[in-house]
This record gives sequence, structure tokens and C-alpha cells, in this order.
Amino acid sequence: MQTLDRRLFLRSGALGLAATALPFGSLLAAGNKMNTGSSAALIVVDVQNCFVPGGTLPVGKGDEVVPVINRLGAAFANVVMTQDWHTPGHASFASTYPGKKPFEMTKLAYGQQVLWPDHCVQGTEDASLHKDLKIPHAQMIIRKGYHKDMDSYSAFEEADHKSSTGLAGYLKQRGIKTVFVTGLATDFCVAWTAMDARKLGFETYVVEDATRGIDLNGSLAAAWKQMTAKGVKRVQSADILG
Ligand code: VGL
Ligand code: ZN
Repeated sequence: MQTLDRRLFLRSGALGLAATALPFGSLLAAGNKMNTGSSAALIVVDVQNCFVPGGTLPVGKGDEVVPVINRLGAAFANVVMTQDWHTPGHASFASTYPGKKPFEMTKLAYGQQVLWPDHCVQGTEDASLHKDLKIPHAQMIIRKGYHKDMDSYSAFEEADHKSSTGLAGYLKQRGIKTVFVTGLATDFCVAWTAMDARKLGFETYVVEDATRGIDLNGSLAAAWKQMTAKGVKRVQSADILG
């Protein structure tokens, strides 16, 4: 019931705007219920071997996002992907610190950091995009987390909240106003990317069934709560594609 209400609301809202403010078709790409045209972008976060079962930091059922993201990708004019891209001996790896174990916390220059298993090391097969991800018209792959002393969950800015990746400039210079965030993991790189997108002025949606979470000590519920509080909207792929 709730889903139906939301879908009707989203549909009538989008069509109403198209009918009143813009020539029909400029807002809605053919057949889609939401704006997937030239002023929107699909952001595909970290759909890499490291984050699916068999990888070095597997997200439960992470591979299940791939077909959903492929379907979404086909509907969007603009698609941008990210790739977690760490140096060997990276500051976010537990193995960098004697006596530390994966999933413990530590304090770094920019604040608290979860320590992870070694993952997504530059140039390795583990760091490659998932082989079944098929979005040939994706326009950019932005790499992040490549500074040895600093992590970057967000596709927009690194963990010091000062160093920019350049993605906001790229999207803004291309006239993109709305972003739909998908990928792995919901409670880390997807959530941080979505909250930064909102902060940077983009209308921001997370497509829930196109994400999976790590859920470390309740981090998945906490991430949804924070995202919602910051104005990120939660939708399903069917709300977009029908
Ligand atoms: C991620 C933990 C460490 C993610 C990346 O993609 O969500 N999580 N590095
Ligand atoms: Zn990482």
C-alpha cells in the first residue's frame, strides 16, 4: 500500500511538472516514470569484484545488484561509475597496523576510521569492475581512495572533507541536477556519496534494490536514518522504470 502510494505520488508529481513547466519528453526519457534524461545521472558506486562474494571485502548478496543496475543503466542518458582504488599498505587496511584486526576502529588525522581487510588494490583483478556490469555508454569512471594516508567512501570528497574528487564539478558542468545512487555498499560508499550529493545541491535518490549493505553494528539502519534526515530520497528501481 505504502509502495503503491509512493509510486502514484512520484508518477503524478513527475508528469505534472512535465505537463506544466516543460515540453513533454524533455523531462522523461521514453517510458520511464522519473527523470532519466539529460539533467539526471545514474551513479554506480563500487560494483567491483572486491565487494561481491569471492572478493576481499564481500558484501552479502552484493552480486544481486548487477542485473538491476544494468536495467537502470539502459534507461539513463548519463551514467558515472566509481571504483575503490587503494594503494598497497593503505591507511584503511587493518594489516597496515601491527596488532589491529579488520572491522576494528582506529583514529587517523581526519577522524575515526573503520579498518578493513586489504581490498580493491590498484591494478588487481579484485579491484576490477564486475564482469557482468554492462553499461557501455557509461561516460566516466572516477577512482577514489588512492591517497595512501586517507580513505574516501564518498565519490565527491575524501575523508578529510576537504579534498575533492572533482565529480561535483564534472556533473555541474554537464548540467546535471538530479542523481540516482546505486551500488555497494549501501551503508558506506553509497550513503556517503548520496549525502554529499545532497549537500552539494543535487536532488538525490538512492535506489534501494540496486544496493546492498555491509551492516556493521547496525550501520545499515543508521545510514538510512542519516540519509533521510539529510533529504536523500529512497526509491526502488520499479519507481523509475515501471
Ligand atoms: C567501501 C568499505 C571500504 C564501499 C569501500 O564501497 O562501501 N566500504 N571501502
Ligand atoms: Zn575501500
